[in-house]
Amino acid sequence: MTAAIMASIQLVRHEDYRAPDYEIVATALEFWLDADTTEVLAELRLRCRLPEPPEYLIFQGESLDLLELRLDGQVVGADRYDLLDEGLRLHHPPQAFTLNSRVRVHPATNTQLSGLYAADGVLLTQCEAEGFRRITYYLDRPDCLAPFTVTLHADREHYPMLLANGNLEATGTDGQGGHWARWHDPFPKPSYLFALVAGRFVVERDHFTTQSGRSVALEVYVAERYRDACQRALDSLKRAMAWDERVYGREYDLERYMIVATDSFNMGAMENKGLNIFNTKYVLASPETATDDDYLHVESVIAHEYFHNWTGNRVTLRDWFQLSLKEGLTVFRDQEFSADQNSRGVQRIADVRRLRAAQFPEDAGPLAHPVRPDAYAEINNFYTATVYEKGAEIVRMIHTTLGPERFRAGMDAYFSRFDGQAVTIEDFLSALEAGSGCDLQAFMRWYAQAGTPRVEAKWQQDLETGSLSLELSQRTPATPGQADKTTLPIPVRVALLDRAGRRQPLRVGNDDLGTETVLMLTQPQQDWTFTGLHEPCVPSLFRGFSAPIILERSDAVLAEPFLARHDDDPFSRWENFQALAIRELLGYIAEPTRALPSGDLREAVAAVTSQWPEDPAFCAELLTLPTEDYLGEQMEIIQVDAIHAARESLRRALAMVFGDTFMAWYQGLAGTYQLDGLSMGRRRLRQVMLSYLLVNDRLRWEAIALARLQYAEADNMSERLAAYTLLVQDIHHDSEDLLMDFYQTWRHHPLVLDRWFSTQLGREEPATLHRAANLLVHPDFDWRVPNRVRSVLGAFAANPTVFHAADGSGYRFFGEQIRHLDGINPQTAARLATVLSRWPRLDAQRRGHMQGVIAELARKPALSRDLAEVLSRCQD
Ligand code: 0A1
Ligand code: ZN
Repeated sequence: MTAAIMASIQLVRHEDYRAPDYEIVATALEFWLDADTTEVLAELRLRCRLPEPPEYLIFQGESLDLLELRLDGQVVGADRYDLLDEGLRLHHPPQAFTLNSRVRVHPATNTQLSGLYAADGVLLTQCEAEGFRRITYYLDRPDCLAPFTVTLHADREHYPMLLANGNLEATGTDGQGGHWARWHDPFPKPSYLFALVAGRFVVERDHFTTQSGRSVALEVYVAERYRDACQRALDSLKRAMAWDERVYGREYDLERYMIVATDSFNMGAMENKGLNIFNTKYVLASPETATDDDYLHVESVIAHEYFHNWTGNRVTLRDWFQLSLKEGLTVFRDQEFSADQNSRGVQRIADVRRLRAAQFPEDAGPLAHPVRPDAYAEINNFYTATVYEKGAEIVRMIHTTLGPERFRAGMDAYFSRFDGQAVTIEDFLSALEAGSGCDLQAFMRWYAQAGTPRVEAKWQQDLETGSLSLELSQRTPATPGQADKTTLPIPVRVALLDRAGRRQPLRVGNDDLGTETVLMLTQPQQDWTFTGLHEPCVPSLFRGFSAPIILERSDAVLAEPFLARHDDDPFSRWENFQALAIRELLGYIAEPTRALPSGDLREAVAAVTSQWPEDPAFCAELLTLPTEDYLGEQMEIIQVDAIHAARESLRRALAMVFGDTFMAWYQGLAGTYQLDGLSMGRRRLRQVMLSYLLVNDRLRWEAIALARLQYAEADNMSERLAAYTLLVQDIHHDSEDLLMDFYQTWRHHPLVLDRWFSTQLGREEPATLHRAANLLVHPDFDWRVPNRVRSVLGAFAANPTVFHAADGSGYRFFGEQIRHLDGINPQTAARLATVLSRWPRLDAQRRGHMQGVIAELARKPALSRDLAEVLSRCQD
């Protein structure tokens, strides 16, 4: 089966990279925009980069109706070119020439949302990775940079605003209700950064004065009804602009920065030069419709896209294998920005949670791939947690290794060497080396090697001699196609804590290392001896999660309870707290008669609850049990039902022991709605309290009444949705009235309505399958809108017990929907289908069912390249 699917897919290989034969000196585009049929006239000035022109030149093109082709003004005869599946092959191209093509495209029927498409009366584009070829014939590759001039013509009534990259040069009328606008982007860019938007919007404006004193117009374009929900985006943008100047010395370069929001978007947002296009989910925020997490996401995605202006746009990619060069680096930058805006410790915990929830399983299963993959069939399948999140961890490790000053010097060298160029990860490391004066070559291995390393830690202290020896060893398990693994450079941030949790001076040989240092584990096994330690100590290891590894410590049973209470590094303390809970849960699964909670966890929770939560966001993290998925990751074979039962039992047990405190905190943490970090933290902790109270037999009825009251009376979506979700997902509670009320109140607000769809699919009971089927035929369900599709299929696949029903019904239902979606939006279908890679860790019965669904899907006629690649890799 694998062979059959793969035979039909061609792989693009990193080793086959060849520089383009031609450069595009200038690109001029003219569009006559219309939802049914848009005409695109392209004028490309090309120059051969070789001494002799090649025999032919291929311009990529897909789903284009070619109307006319001219070379240096002359119509090109049919014998001079061929139309191929992948584009247009021009024979005997001259050394330098101008190519004019006129094509037609059909935005209204473009349900893939790649290229030029129509959504809610607006015309807009998505060109990353290879969507530009669905707009015109082009050298659609990131190492072909050109300045663009773009003229847009459209009916003024339907499309009063005409936007493209760069600066607005001129506008005019076309007669008979038409108008036009011409934009010029002076910064040479690859085609994936091209964008246009035409439609009716309201614009929320602001401005930013750069460090050199230039004024930049900031504009957020949204549908009229979203007018009041743009402030967060504008504020975040200004803060991101100031941060990039302060931390990296980077200034914005155009006269204006535009953000357009759409409900119909495959991903989160897109960094097109000067004209970002955003999923509404990451732009809009008002207290009535957005949760605190939404506010945080808007801030980080706005910043992420802004930071791309330097890491991605000004310095771009040589080829798609280098994707993490822009994505890993930009995620690192946005994480650091968010850490500076909010609580650094809580931010790090959230980032690591995300890494472990998405990237660790990817790295441990059939879809494992290096941060820089070696081959792909469809590049859209490689916008993965590995490329993004693990890529960010590599940059973070380099930052940790160099320290902030040398890292900054390295980044300065990167920008000054490569501004305006399309480069590789090797170029990045060599610039960092030049700027910092440090050898970083070993980090290339992190980019090339898949799999999550395991680090084993052993230590011993001799109180008499005062020496503590620490032994660390590393190994990375095999991954598909990579049986043999090499040794990686692993920065280990350490401290030694005495019985009272105080950091001790670190002395190795004659070196005084302060009370916290970074050790570099570069060998399979290494030892360090610290001296001058006459009081018993415990090592705190991988503080701040200084490397994306799995730590196995031989002293876990003793160290974790201590560190869960005393570690002064917030990440490390949380990590050890989680470890206690995991140990407790796995122990219970092995022996379900055990009493819960055991002494260690109980004492750790008691230590937290013994005093009023000064840092409520952090307390909320401590008191949130690991997810069922994460628990599954700790097992060779995931015991779906046992995990669910154990986690519920522990929640109940903790609720029973600490119920009174939880109630007091729930009451005491109430406050007026504000958007600062402390208020958000209070709300988060209150929600955790409420979730426990609902499973406390004694307090349950009171808790239900409180939750209902909170739902009814909250003046913000954070508290309303928190109560709503808990009640709707409580399978022992009848919440049909709430479902109805929520629907009636929010049916006209797509982002909130998405929540109505997704929340009910979190109910862990068999009837949820039926519910999901009904939602797919609900009048508000729309297969063409990815957010809505994800709110049903994504939420369904995230339901641990219903998706994984032992009889395979969840997988079969899911497979049928993926099959349907593939015909509409292959990119989203393929992305959702990646959950089918979990089968190797399931029990035999479930594994058989899931494999059956993969095989069935693989037989689908006209399978997209996107889905075919995912399925074939899932089968490996
Ligand atoms: N570059 C964007 C994400 C993005 C990637 C692919 C897309 O279409 C296939 C769209 C957006 C980012 O990192 O924000
Ligand atoms: Zn990005």
